[in-house]
Amino acid sequence: MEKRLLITGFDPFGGASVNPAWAAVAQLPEQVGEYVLCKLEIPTAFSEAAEAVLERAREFCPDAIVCVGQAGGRDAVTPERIAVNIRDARIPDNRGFRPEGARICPEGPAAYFATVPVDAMAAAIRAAGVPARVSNTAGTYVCNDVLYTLLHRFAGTDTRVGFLHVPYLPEQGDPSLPLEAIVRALTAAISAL
Ligand code: PCA
Repeated sequence: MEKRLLITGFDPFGGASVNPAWAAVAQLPEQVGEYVLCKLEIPTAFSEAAEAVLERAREFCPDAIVCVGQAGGRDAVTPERIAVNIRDARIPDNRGFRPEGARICPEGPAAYFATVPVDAMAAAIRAAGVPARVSNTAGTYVCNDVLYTLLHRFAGTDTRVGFLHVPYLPEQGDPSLPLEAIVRALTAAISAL
C-alpha cells in the first residue's frame, strides 16, 4: 500500500552558501519504494523550522516525517536516536536568535526517542555503500529543536518521526561525502522505514 513521507532539508546557515541536507533532499525521486515523497526546504531558525514542518504535515498527512540536517565534522550519515528538551546555540540561527540553555517545551519531558528504526536505517545506508552509524546526540541547535518538537507533537500517534544528520559536501571541507552518496544514503534510509 502506498504511504506518505514528508522529508525536509535545512537551508544554508552559519555563513555557508549550501546545505547538503536540502541539496540531497531536492534530488530525491518523487517516490521511493512504497513511499510517495513530499519534499520541503525549511529555515535554520528556532520554532519557525518546526512550524513549517507541522504546517505542511497538516495538509499532507504523512505516515512518516524524516528531517535532514548538516553536521559538519561528522564522517558518516547518522540517524539520530534521541532529541533533548534544550536549546543551547553556539552560533545565532538565520534570524539572529541565539538561545542559551532554554527549554524547548517547558512542560515536555527531558527527551524523546526517535520513532523510526534507526539501527535498520543505518544498516541499510551501509549496505548501499555509504558510511553510517546511529548517533546519540542531535546537538542542541535547530536540528534537535525540530526533532524534539515533532516527537512531542506526534507522541502517541501513528506518525513516525526521524532525523538524519549528513556530513559536509567536498567543497565545504573535511570530512565530506559526495552529494550522490548522500542521495543514495537517504534513499536507502527511506527503504528501511
Ligand atoms: N544543521 C544544524 C541546523 C541546520 C542544519 O542543517 C543542526 O545540526 O542543528
